[in-house]
Amino acid sequence: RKFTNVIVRRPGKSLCDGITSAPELGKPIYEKAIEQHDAYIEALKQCGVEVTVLPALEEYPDSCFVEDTAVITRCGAIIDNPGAGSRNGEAKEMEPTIRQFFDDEHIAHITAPGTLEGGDVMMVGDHFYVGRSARTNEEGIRQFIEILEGWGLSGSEVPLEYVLHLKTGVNYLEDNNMLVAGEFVTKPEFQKYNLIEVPEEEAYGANCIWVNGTVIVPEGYPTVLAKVQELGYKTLVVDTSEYRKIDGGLSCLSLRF
Ligand code: CIR
Repeated sequence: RKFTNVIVRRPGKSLCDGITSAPELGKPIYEKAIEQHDAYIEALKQCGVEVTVLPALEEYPDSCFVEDTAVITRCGAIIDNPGAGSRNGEAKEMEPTIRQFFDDEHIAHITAPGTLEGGDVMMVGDHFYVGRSARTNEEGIRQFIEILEGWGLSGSEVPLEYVLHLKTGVNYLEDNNMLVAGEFVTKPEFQKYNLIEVPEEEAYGANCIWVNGTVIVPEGYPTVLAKVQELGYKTLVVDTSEYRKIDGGLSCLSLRF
């Protein structure tokens, strides 16, 4: 597999009003978030992808987390219907950019009452695991799997108990390797993979991304970094501390295809 394109969106000053489950971490600092975003884009470019950088959308505090607005497969793009009320309009804002890469018959939509956020979708080859979460509902998953099957792909539901999104706690690194934290360590559907267990105190570090043979790892998670390097991957480290304050991980900040 090779990714050629990545879409990101600059954070706006409204980032400090993003949805968070951890107010005790404080509010993101805009200037720092911008610097971290610059470094994130640089890391992606080093992995050999073309990066499309969209302008900030101040009216949507969480809009830099573009991963939640769409799921892009090798057969077509699915525009999501984000379950978080304040984020729902972000998908419409993303659609024109996706239309630059895909024509009509390769674009599908998740529609109400179905909801789905891309952070709940993990691609493993031509199979897509979908987390059923506070953001992604049963009807959204039903529509999603129906679209996938129409394209010759497949999907299956993974019930979530504790995390915001599926990829908050599990990420596929290709080559059968899967990073797992917390509730995902014991999920039966993942036992066939080579599971790399992330210790509880480094759980946030489970959200790494594989981009063309390189794994981008968040800064500050030494056990995760060592384990990924032991697998033989080239690694790049990027600081995402400002995004973490509002539950954002590395993967949420881009759409990779
Ligand atoms: C939210 O709660 O929607 C944002 N503050 C964080 C979104 C993170 N996205 C992701 O995990 N895919």
